[in-house]
Amino acid sequence: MLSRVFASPLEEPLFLNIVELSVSHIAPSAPLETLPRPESTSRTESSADVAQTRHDWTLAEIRDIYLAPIPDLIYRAQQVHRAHNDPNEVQMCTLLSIKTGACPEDCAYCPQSARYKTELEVEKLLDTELVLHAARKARDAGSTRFCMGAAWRQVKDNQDFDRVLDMVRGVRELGMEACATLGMVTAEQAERLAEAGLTAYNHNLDTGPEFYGEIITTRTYDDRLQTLQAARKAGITLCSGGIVGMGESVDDRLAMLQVLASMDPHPESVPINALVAVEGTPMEDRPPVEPFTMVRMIATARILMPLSRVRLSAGRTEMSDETQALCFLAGANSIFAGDKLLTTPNPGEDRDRRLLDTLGMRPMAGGPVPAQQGGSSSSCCSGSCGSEAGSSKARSSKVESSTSPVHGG
Ligand code: SAM
Ligand code: DTB
Ligand code: SF4
Repeated sequence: MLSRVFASPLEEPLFLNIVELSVSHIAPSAPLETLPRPESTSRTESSADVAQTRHDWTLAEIRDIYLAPIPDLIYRAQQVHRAHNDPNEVQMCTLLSIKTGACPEDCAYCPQSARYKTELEVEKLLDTELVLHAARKARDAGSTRFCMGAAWRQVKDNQDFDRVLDMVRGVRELGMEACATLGMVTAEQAERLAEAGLTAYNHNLDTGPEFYGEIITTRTYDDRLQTLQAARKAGITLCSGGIVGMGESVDDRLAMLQVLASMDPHPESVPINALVAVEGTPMEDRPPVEPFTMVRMIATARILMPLSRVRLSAGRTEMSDETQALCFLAGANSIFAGDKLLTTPNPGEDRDRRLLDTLGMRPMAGGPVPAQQGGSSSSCCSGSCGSEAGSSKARSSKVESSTSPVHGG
């Protein structure tokens, strides 16, 4: 990998990670966003008011939340967080790239696109045994969710898909939540994943509808929403979020959160990734994400989606312990564990154990996924049947299929 050239010595990270791919970093010295601040409101609203689950947030309301003074923002996020979640717990998830690289899509951030020259080693679909070995290792190290990622545009009805279904069954047999991110899926494919026991489907919106076309041209925002709808209809919980630091405006970020929060029910998991600027991708020169941008995004996601697991996802390797602690205070309650994300580095077990110990926080125990109730939803039982993804099967869902935010602001 090539080392980066820093504009000033102050931008230089404390430690550069020598890894197989060049990555971005979070520089504490990057300038703060200077946008007009709304009036402080937190002191006048009760916990009950702020902790309500809503699906009709306007962009103006979301902007006021995001731009609030940090003490007000974190206070409000804590009120919401504590009303629904144990603030000292973090869900540990492990990622594995089960099929790497050579993807036909043109996602500008992604080292796995065949269109960009990155130092990535292409790998065909891994053997089921190997995947389940990795899952067992992850479980023994404290992860309760295992997420399998494939660099596919879409799932194809072939033997590879049958093997992924076996992997899902195997992960569930280990007592873990199984998550998959395989690109677009049809309703029938989502049904098959649900039957295999898939807990969650990850499909990110990545950014707001207006900026989306600058990042990806090979599939539309609507395609993404349709995949989410197919997964939801099949009774699979949703994991959907996006990336910060791709050159989007604050409103683009917030429009993405607005679309997510307009879904009824909300996605059960909302990953917030800081761009990992990989050399060879069109995003290689993007400046690092400012730490308080991550804090604001996480706090805003927490406030808009009180029951969801808000996942502090890509970008932690370059974050200080203090920034991560602020993200937890802002309501993040899930992270990816282990020393690798899909293809880029992640802090690793030792550093995370030390961090959680220092903060007096603990990994979340495994157990049923708290599937959220939709507006007109009903579950098969009150949880006594033991079914997790299955229990949401009877729910109707309202994932809007539209390229504009559902509620304007
Ligand atoms: N091919 C599938 C898809 O696009 O849905 C699954 C894999 S894809 C790598 C999963 C998600 O990882 C993307 O939607 C994006 O949000 C995130 N991601 C990929 N590359 C990233 C990067 N360089 N920095 C931050 N997040 C990234
Ligand atoms: C998500 O939102 N982030 C994860 C997971 N979902 C699949 C992926 C991050 C990938 C970062 C770049 C890489 O390692 O290739
Ligand atoms: Fe392919 Fe997914 Fe990467 Fe896009 S994000 S290039 S679809 S692997």
